[in-house]
Amino acid sequence: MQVKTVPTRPFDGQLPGTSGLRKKVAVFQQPGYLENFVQSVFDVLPDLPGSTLVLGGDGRFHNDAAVQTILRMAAANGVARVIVGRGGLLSTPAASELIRKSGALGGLILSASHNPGGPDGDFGIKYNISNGGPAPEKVTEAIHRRTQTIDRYLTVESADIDLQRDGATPLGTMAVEVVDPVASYARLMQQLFDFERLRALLTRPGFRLCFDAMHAVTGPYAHAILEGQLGAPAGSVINGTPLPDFGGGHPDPNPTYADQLIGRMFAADAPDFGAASDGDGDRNMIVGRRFIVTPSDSLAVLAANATLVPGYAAGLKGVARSMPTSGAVDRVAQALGIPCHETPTGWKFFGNLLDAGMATLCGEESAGTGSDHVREKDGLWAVLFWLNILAVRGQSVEQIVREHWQRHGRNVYSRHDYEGVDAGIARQIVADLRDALPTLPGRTVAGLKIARADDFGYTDTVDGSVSRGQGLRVFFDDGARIVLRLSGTGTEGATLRLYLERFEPDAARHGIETQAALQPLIDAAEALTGLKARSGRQQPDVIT
Ligand code: VG1
Ligand code: CO
Repeated sequence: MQVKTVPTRPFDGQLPGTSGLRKKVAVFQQPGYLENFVQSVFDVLPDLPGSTLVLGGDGRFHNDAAVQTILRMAAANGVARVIVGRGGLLSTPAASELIRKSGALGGLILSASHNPGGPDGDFGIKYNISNGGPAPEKVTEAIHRRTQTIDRYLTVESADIDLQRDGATPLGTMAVEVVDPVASYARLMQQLFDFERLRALLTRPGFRLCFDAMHAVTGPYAHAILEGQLGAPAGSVINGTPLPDFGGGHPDPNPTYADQLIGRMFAADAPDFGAASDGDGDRNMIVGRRFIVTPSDSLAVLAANATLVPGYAAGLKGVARSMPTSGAVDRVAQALGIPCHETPTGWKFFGNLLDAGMATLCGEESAGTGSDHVREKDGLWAVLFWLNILAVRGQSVEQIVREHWQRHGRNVYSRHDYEGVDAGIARQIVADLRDALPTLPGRTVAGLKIARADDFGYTDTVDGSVSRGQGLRVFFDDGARIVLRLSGTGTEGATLRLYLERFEPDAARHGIETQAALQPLIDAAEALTGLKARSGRQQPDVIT
C-alpha cells in the first residue's frame, strides 16, 4: 500500500485548550484540518513507528469520518496497531483504561465533551499519553509548535474499515483491531467494586435508579453494567442510545442541561438514586431523591467513605482537587491525616500526582471525579462508587450528605457560568480584576472585608513545571472566597466562570438554601467585577 504525501500549510487556532482541540464541525470538515492536527501529533511522537495506539470517540457527528481518516494516517505513519472501540466509540475513561492495559504509546479521543454535537455543533480531538492521561502541557505545546511549521501529512488510499465487526483487519502493514468498547472497562469496575452487593441493591424490590446517559457515550456502558451485569430493571438507563447530535441536547451533567433527570428526581415518585454523565463519559452528576449533590461534596463523601469500597479498602494515599473545587475534601483529608493537593483546572494536572502515588482520589467542581484506576476522570466509576456506599450504609443519598456535613461542616458552594459572553468584554473583565488584585487586601466590598487576592499559579511537585494565570482568587476575612476564570473549553464567545464558597460550621444552618447563603459573596463579586452589568446579563446561564 502506497503512502501518499499531501502538501499542507501551517494553520492558526490550534492551541490545544484544557482538553485538546475543539472547534465547530464545519471547521473540522475543511480539507486537511483534522489531518494537520493529527499529523502534528504524530510528528512529535518519536516512538510512533511500530507502536500501538487507541482510538475512539463519543459518537458525535463526524466521529465516523474522523476515525477512518485517522486510521489511514496512522497506517501511513508506520503505526503497527490501532485498537478501536466498536462503532468508533470509546468513553474517555475507557480509552484511558485501554491505553494502560494494552501498553499503547497513547490514544486519540474524539470528543468535545459537553459541547453540543451535530452538523452545527462542535467536534474535538485530544491526545492522551502512555499512562492513559491527557497530554501534559509540554506535549500539547510541542504539538502546537508543530502545527505552525507543518507542510505535509501522510495518508494511504484504502476503503473504509468495517468498525461494526470485532477483530483485526489489516490496513497496509498496520492492524486495525476492533474491540468491544465496554468489556475491558467493565472488568476493571468489577475489580474495584463489590458487584455482589451492588446486584443485591439494584435488584431489591423498591430500590429504583435512573441513569441519564444524555444520548452520549455512556449509554452502552450503563446498559451493559447497570442493567446487564448488575440487574437494574430495564428502563433504569434513559437516553441510552448515543446519537450524533445527542438528541439535540447539551450533554453536560448539571441541573440545567440534565433537566429530564432532575424532573424525575424531584417528582412525587422519584427514584432513590439518580445520575447523569457528559458527552465523553468522564463526568457525573449525583442526585438523591429531591436532593442534588454538589460535585465538591461528592468528592468529599467518596473520600470519607472510600474504605467501604473493595478497591480502596486499604485507604487513600492522598487526595487532590482543582483550585476552584471547594475545600470540603480538604477537611476529610485532614480528618484522615492524608495529604490534599491543590492543582489548576483540568485533569492533566492530576497525572503526575497519580503516577507518583501521591493521590488516590481526585476531583473537580465541574463534576469530574476519578482515581488512580485510570488517568482520566470517570463518570460511571463515580456512580458505582456512590452505589457501593449506599449498598453498605443502607442510607439515602441525602442522609449520607447531611451526616457528612454534621461531621465535617458544610462548604457552601456554587459555580455561576456566563456563557457566550462577548470575548473582548469577558477578557477585559478578567484583566481589570487581575490589575486590581494588589489593591484589594484590606478593602471592604458589599460589607465583606478582603484578606488577600492573587492569580493562582501552580508548581508541579513532581516535575517542577510551572503554570501561571490559572484563576483569580479573592479571599475574605472569614475564609470565604470567590474565584473568576475564563473557560478553556467553549467555542462560541467566552464563558466566564464565577466560583463562590463559604464555610458553614453550624449544623443548625446547614439546611439553608445555597444561593441565599452565598448572596453576600455574589454581591461582592458583582461589586468587584461588574460582571453582570458589563456582560449585559441579569443572571448566570447555568448555576451548579
Ligand atoms: C471545564 C471544567 C474543567 C474540566 C474541563 C474538561 O473546563 O471546568 O474542570 O476539566 O471542562 O472537562 P473549563 O476550562 O471550561 O472551565 V470535559 O468533561 O470537557 O473533558
Ligand atoms: Co467530558
